[in-house]
Amino acid sequence: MAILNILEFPDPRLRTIAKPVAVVDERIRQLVDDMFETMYAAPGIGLAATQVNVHERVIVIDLSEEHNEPLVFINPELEILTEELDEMQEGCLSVPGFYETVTRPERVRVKALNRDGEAFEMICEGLLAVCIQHECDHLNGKLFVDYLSNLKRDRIRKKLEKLHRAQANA
Ligand code: QAP
Ligand code: CO
Repeated sequence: MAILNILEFPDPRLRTIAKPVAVVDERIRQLVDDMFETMYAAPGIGLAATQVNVHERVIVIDLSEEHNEPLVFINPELEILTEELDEMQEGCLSVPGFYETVTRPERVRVKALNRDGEAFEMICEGLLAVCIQHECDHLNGKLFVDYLSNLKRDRIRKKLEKLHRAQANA
């Protein structure tokens, strides 16, 4: 297992559209294991392969405090089930230190493959609905800051650019 480097906004590689996984094999299972280790170490509750610079459609999520409810979504497809919207404070391991309110559909169905390559589906509500939508956005090159005003997004970009410059010079 390995802890992978997490790309940070405004890294242009976060804008890559991920390709479907053709076969769920040992290579993908290794990626999934490394993504869990990386997410748990952060710590975070969700991570998309895009964030670790692997442009394949793989997501890991674990909302539990004990890190014992791992969820794997390979080639996820979302279907919105309601017109009801929910507001939630979101953050992102690729936008460290910033949290903003985002509005999203409150119920979605996700169809995906598990780590054995078997198809499953799940109806998601609450935090899980927010998280799966946030992570599916990553696979399409989209970030939660894209839902904010240009002013707010630019402020976040400038602060992170400044931080990255300081880190590069340290
Ligand atoms: C996405 O986000 C999410 O800024 C997962 O300094 C977030 O795991 C879905 C994190 C909120 C639904 C609601 C963020 C860790 C983790 C930070 C995360 C940070 C350290 C974010
Ligand atoms: Co994120």
